[in-house]
Amino acid sequence: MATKKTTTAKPRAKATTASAAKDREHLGTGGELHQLAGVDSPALTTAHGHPVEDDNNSLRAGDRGPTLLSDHVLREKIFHFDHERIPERVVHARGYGAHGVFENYESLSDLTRASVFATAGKKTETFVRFSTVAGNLGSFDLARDVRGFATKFYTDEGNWDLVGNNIPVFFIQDAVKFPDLVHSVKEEPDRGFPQAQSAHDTFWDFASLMPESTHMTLWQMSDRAIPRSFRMMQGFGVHTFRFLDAAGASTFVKFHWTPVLGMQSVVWNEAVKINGADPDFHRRDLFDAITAGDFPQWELGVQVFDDAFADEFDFDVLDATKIIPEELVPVRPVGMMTLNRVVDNVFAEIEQVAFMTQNVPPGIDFSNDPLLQGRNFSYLDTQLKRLGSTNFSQLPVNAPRCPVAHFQRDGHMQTSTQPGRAAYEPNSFTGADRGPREVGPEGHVPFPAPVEGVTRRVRSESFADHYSQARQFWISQTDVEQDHIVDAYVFELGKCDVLAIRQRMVANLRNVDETLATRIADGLRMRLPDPSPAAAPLVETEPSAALSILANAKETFEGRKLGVLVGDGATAAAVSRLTKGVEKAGGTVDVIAVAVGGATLSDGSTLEADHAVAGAPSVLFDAVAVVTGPDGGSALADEPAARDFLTDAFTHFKVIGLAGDTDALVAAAGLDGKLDDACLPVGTAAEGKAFVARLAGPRKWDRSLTA
Ligand code: HDE
Repeated sequence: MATKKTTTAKPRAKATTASAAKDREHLGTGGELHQLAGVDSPALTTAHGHPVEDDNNSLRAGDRGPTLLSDHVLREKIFHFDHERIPERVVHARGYGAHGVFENYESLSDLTRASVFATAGKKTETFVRFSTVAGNLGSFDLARDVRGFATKFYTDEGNWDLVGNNIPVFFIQDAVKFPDLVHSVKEEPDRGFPQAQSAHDTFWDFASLMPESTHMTLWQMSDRAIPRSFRMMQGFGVHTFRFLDAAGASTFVKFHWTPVLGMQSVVWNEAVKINGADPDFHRRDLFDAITAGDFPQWELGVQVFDDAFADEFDFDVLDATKIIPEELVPVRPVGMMTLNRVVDNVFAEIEQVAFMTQNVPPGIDFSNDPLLQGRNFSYLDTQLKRLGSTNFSQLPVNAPRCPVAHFQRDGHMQTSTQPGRAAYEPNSFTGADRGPREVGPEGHVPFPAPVEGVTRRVRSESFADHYSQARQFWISQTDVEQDHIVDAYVFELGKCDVLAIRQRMVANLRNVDETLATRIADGLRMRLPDPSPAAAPLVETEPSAALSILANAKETFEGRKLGVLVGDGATAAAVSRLTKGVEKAGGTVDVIAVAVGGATLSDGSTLEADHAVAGAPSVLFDAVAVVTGPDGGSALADEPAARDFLTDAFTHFKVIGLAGDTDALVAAAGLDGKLDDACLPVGTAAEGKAFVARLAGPRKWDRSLTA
């Protein structure tokens, strides 16, 4: 069979090509198992540098005799292997990261003396780690979950760790409840499941007993919790922080990251299937984009406000279950972060990166948010536990890029050789000057906030309203998004075995919105319970457009992916036109065929595929096209994975392109007579162009899915 490649260029995705090239760099040419004298690759050595005679056979007495304990090469290798794992993070275990740079737009010296914001155009290196919260290290990327968005800025006055999430509020108000929250969402201790999901009794038991979590559960049940890509989600510092200027004057500040590619999420049924088809969907997406040179960007914005605003605001700015609506305090863009380098080693960088909220440079300080205050002593403990030594700040990914000067000495895994006779301060041996060294106001001076009141365990009354902002979130969503929220609550509560938990949660939600609660109760076929008593009366809020993903959707296909299922007899021109059009629009194209070897085109040539359709369901793509020839259509119709490819794309409201004889496949996919105006022909040049233009638009949200 002819397996010649077409000359009309195989429309490979850029990302695939770039990551494959990176792979090749490391592969070398050797395939020989044994170390051979004279080959180019360096001889293997032990960790102590001794050349190893033979890395494939252990030392044994006699060819078929016992292995000898004196084989220190074997012992060292296995010893290292046995110790290769460190404790995974207790939360945010599964994550992925990359290096980047932050560029500041203009001097913010009127607000803060932080050097990262000092001058226009100032560049600061960054490292970002995105994560899910509840799942273990080996869980899947598309769990319904909050995403961590942690950024380390290597500023020239020390590291600034902005350890945020993709949702601007949190479940709890006080750090003392954090272990309870996390224990409730993690796998249940008597059975070890379910992992990486909140859809079980213990989570909803806790949430329903802690009304302060209601607002966050609305965000969590929204499509925010199933993002299409790390590159397409927002990030938030969540807490109120302080900016301090050179004179020490304070302004409150909240931090926002906005993705340049726009926000986008997948639908739940799609998320479930992505987890099976590609559990690494988000990490692969980030890796592929960066290695292809499509560097993702986020704009950093700040909401700044003073004490007067804080005093007048309907909610407490120290309460992390509340936002400050952008209509009240607009987000001021201050700079752009670009992620431009993947890691060289996942363990060394992504696993060993140690974020700590207490890492703030001069000019940035904390508010009294009780959640933030609690975090500030938690993160140091966790790093010692995970990384095993107080010297974790010396690991390359954690080490400040600015000079460090202190007299902390020794400890496990001390990697720097600290010279000098004195390891104390003041001393007369280091530096030109003797005696204590103080930088004074140039150093990190905490805001001198007055403290008053008596010591007691208390939650401020100003934190009591748990429902008004939840309601604001709900009324700010489009109809489609409201449907998704209802479906998500119905799904999650439906996974709770204990009826009382479902009832209690719906009783709480009646305080948010009657329609929301009624729709959920209907979905669960449950009698509507009485509303639970609310701790504070509802405050009236206005819808905020900023809270909706769809209301802010960006008209673009940039960073998105088209999957083209190619059947035998397709014309090369139809496929390559789509590829060129999509690439011009900033997207990528993957070619899919029944077998990975490819499809035979109308001119007899073979178009090699990126994937066999059984391994590339349409959930992996933002939109799909089927391009086939006169005979290819029925062959595709006979292939179950090809049928699912089309059915799922349709059910997930995706834009679909069709060229050639696709009738048999459409019928086999159960879509006879159902195709709508988002199912477009792509056979001719004009059709291909119109299709590519349509890709920039939204999914076909009003598609009818009834039988
Ligand atoms: Fe965290 N959190 N957290 N957290 N958190 C951790 O630190 C903790 C909270 C967040 O990619 C841990 O290094 C407490 C809010 C992110 O490495 C741990 C409290 C927000 C990451 C920890 C909170 C976050 C973490 C686990 C309540 C959003 C991942 C491993 C007081 C603003 C960082 C680690 C990474 C990680 C404690 C609440 C975000 C155990 C005690 C609120 C993005 O120290």
